[in-house]
Amino acid sequence: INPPVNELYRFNQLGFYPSQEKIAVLDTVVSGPFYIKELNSGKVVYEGLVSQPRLSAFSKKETVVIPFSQLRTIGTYFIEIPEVGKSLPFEVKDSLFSSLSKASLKAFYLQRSGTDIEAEFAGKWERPAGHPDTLVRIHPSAATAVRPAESLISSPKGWYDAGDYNKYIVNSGFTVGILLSLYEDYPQYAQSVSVQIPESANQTPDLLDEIWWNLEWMLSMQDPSDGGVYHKLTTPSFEGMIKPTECKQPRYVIEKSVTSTLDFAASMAQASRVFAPFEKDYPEVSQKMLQSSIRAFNWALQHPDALYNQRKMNANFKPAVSTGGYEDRSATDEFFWAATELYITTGNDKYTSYVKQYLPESFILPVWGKVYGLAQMSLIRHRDKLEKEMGSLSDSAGKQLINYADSCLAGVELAPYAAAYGRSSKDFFWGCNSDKASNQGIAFLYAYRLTNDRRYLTNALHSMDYLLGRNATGYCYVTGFGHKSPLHPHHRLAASDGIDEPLPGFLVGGPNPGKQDGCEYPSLVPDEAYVDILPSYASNEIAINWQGMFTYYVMALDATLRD
Ligand code: 9MR
Repeated sequence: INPPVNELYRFNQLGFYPSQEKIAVLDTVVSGPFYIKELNSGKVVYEGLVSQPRLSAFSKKETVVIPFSQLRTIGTYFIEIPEVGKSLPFEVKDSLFSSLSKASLKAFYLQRSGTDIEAEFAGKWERPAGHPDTLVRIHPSAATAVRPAESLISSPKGWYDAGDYNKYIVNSGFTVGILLSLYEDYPQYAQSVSVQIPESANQTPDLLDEIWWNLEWMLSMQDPSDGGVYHKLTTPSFEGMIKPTECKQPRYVIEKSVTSTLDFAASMAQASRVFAPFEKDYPEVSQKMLQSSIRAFNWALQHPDALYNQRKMNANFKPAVSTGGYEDRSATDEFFWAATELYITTGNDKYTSYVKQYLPESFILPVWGKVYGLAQMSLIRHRDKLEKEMGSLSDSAGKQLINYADSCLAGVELAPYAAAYGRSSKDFFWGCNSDKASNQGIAFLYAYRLTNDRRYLTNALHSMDYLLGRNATGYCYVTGFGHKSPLHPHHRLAASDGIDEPLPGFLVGGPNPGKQDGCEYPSLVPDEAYVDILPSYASNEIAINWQGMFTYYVMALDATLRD
């Protein structure tokens, strides 16, 4: 049997766990029976009835759901509905997410700047180093008496931010924060995962080795004379779709900002406690990161209004800069995150007042520009070591998180793609595959850990099913995985390497009816507004913050559900 591609069937293209819920969705309306057949023999192993039609609130499209959770036997199968035909095959298997988990972390290695990417670790995606960043210019906006305009500093390593080759502290701090949280939430799991990177032979988990690659760069972005942290290291404008070794524009560090300095302070405080047991491979870094964090926090207290505004900066300084802004209108969430992490690491009461001052009233999903959620997750995670007031703040953060998760589940039984994510037109915007789908999935996993209520785990899995194929476009949104996945991401490394397949393991931004890239999209219906073409940076780019969230999400599921 060689089933034809039948795009009407939508399901997680990686397959299903034997003991978890199994749902496919048909992207049209039929009624009556469906059959699950074993691929080789064609034998019916399960039959059931499709659901009543389900209506999407915004696209007005209808779907039916194909539930077959009772099928628990490992194997390869397809779905057949007489009037529709056969689906592509899918697997029921253990360790469903283990290779995707590894690939999602390995993606950070492939994203490293300023180093040879070696065949031993990257196979055909090997490449020579570009962007040494050992001679980076001080932009006039960042000039001081000690570091005058156009003088040089060294600021090597780190990860490229996204499809472009620049390095931005706000986004780096966020990414490091969620990856360190993954380590703190699942330490045993993280210690067991090896992804073959140059540091794999040492005694530190690969996850932390990979994070260190970026932390080391971040440390060089702090001005040693005052503790402030440059907003970004960038070329004046985006490079073309060229290889790192072909890039010729000068690289600058741009003015210090309060948000970059606080994201730095928060992630360094967290890294300081996480790296403390790994002195052997990382001597003295834990203390150094804590000192850097404290100095950064103090700088931010003295410059609370130093919000980065690229337009204003360009009005005052040359050369003009047009790369990613990572601008913000408020730093209260960054203050909250930094104070929380500093309190957890040091126990110093000095930070409690800032935590209280900036306390949010509900759980807020973490994204690069709103980082409350990272602090709320840390408060929940460290409940046992928090005392008095901070302990009760942790308890209320837990309650807020559960309230948030419950609010996402209202009416989920009628979801057209059988997932909490994807039911509202507001679920689709620049980077939504991460900034909504993945971070909401993580919130479900937190609710599950707090309550042990399996509904939350099941819904975390359903939103992952959505990202991996059970959705309105039928894409599995991770490069190199699934039968229909992005082939032309907006990713300079992938576009310039002369290799047909994109670098694997990267989550793309996802459907975005805003289509700020001006590309032609096949549809502007919110959940269909996605186009797999190189220029579509608003729907088809990759980025470290999105990747960090996704890595947390898939690894946490892998940790929870592996045998
Ligand atoms: O992820 C960012 C998204 O939330 C914003 O809406 C968008 C426009 O400002 O920018 C995204 O970040 C981009 C950054 O500015 C530059 N590198 C690529 C990032 C992903 O598209």
